[in-house]
Amino acid sequence: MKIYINGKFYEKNEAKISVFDHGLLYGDGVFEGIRSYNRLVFKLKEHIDRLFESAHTLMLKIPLSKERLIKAVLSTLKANNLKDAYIRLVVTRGEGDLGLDPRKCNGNTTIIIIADKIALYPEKFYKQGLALISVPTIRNLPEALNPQIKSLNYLNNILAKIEALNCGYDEAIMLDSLGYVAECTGDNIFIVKDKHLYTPPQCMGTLRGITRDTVLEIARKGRISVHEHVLTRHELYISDECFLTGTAAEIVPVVKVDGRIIGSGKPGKFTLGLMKKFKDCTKKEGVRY
Ligand code: PXG
Repeated sequence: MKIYINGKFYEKNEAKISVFDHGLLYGDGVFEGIRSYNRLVFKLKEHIDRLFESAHTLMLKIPLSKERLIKAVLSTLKANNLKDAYIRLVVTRGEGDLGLDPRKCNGNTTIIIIADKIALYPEKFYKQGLALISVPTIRNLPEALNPQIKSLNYLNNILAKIEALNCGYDEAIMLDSLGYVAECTGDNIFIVKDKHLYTPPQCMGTLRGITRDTVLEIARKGRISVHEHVLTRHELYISDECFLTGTAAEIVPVVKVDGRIIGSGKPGKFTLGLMKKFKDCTKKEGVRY
């Protein structure tokens, strides 16, 4: 495996960064998880744009232009000769001292690109559906650490994941401070009710997921009524269908929430249709390498 660090490729066991890197010491950095399908990188521009937006708010200067960063992603994929890959793009504040002052990092940002395979959930969940549990840890308040910033600090999500796993569930539903549904630990959430599609609005402490946007686009094109609307747990329980979206997970059906069976208890027709349309998109769209 070839890993890109600051313009050079390293083998996996040689790919190392400093213990003084503020990405490690403070989670001071940003990242993206991107996928390629049959040598086409899906929504690459959208991922790069979101990376730059996250960095902008953190006042983290990415030393490459968007065009050069895209080239770096494509050359990492070529170097690894992977047809289908998961690309982790990480930009940290770089090496500093043991204080959190970002000025001590001298603008020496570290850029890391790893391309590998990924399966977020076992294959059986795509056929049988996933069971979710809502957990006590609420999603970060936008006024504190905005979930729109895809930063290297994922402890909020990891705590929620631990709570779900402790209860014997594979995925958690995270609520916001008012008790409305925000998202899962690494996925956005949707429900279907009476042929309408609903997902929480991005201002409710959810990441504006690129897969979420793709699903909304597919639904709108198919003349399905879509609503970015606050959702309570009750609305999840009484939904006809429920599913999660994310680059790593793609679209995964949900059949149980907090012990309540959703719809027929099997992946719904609507969800299965969207999964197929999403797959078609990933076959056609993307930047070739
Ligand atoms: N919510 C959160 C909190 C996420 O981290 C999504 C939603 C879905 O967004 P996209 O743009 O991917 O549709 C994410 C996505 C990883 C990894 O380990 C990254 C995510 C999710 C799961 C794993 O690279 N981010």
